[in-house]
Amino acid sequence: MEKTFVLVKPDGVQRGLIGEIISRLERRGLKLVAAKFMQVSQELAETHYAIHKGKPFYEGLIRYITSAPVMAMVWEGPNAVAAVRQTMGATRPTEAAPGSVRHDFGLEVGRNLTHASDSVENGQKETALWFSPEELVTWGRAVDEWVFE
Ligand code: DAT
Ligand code: MG
Repeated sequence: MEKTFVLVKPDGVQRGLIGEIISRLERRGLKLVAAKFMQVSQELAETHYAIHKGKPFYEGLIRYITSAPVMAMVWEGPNAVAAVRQTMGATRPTEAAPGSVRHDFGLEVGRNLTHASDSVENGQKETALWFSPEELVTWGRAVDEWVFE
């Protein structure tokens, strides 16, 4: 089953939206397989956002993601990467679809509340960066057969 890496960023944590965001993913039928509440180190932030190094917003992005704790998670399900990106909405909140997290709770790209992997490959890479293999929980959920075909 496909896995994807998700963060509730510092603004989402500070605004008390961890539960709301988890709730939306749960409600959708996705399955939580790992979670930890943590302060992001400078080193982890730089590795996670290495692809954006050199861009004008990079320094601000690193300051933002290290400014307060985050909720890091791995979610599983069919097409989990696309499903979670859809639930979060487009990068810019003013371009995010109504009903998405970034639309419903955000205004600015630099305070867009969440991160979600943008490909299956990056989902695997980011999961391995943020979690050790023992932190991933393999479990059967009673409703799985009513959510997964
Ligand atoms: P996403 O988080 O939707 O995958 P991304 O990978 O292109 O978006 O960028 C990572 C984060 O960097 C994004 O969530 C917010 C920030 N960011 C991206 N483009 C930005 C911009 N033009 N100005 C300010 N922040 C930006
Ligand atoms: Mg991205």
